[in-house]
Amino acid sequence: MLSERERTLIKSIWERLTPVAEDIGSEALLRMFVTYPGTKTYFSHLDISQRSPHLLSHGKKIVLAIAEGARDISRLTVTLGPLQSLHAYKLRIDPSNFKLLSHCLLVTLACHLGEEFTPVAHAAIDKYLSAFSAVLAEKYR
Ligand code: ZNH
Repeated sequence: MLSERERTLIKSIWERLTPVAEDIGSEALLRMFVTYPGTKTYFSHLDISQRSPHLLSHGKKIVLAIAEGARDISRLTVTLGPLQSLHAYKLRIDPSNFKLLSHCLLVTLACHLGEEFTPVAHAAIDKYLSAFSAVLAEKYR
């Protein structure tokens, strides 16, 4: 799992991304919709075109949830409780989609962090997003 150093790094990265949550989240979502068009089916009730208000606000919510989880990774299961139920029971998102969004988030961060996206940061972000997705998928059976 994530080392103490990785946890600190993850926390500071997502803290710094909070002010641009809207940009990061909407870009990651758009990447997901273009790269994996099947994921769009869950959003047929929203306008998910580039820079649309729905895309921006949903993108922001996603990034803020990830940043909140990063504040204390040891409590991820507790923090994500409500989101677990929402995705499993209410939205019924196929959990395989979590990997797709995680990958698009990783690519988006690589674009935004520039030189800060070191191999060490890459590995830590990848691990954190996998852990996050695993927790989100816990309530499915
Ligand atoms: Zn999800 C919603 C997060 C993934 C789909 N989400 C949501 C929200 C949040 C989230 C925060 C909001 C809630 C409230 O409002 O309360 N997600 C999230 C995260 C992730 C996710 C963090 C990862 C990482 N999702 C996902 C996926 C999908 C989804 C993959 C598909 C594909 N979500 C969704 C939907 C919704 C949500 C559909 C609803 C929207 C509206 O608005 O309607």
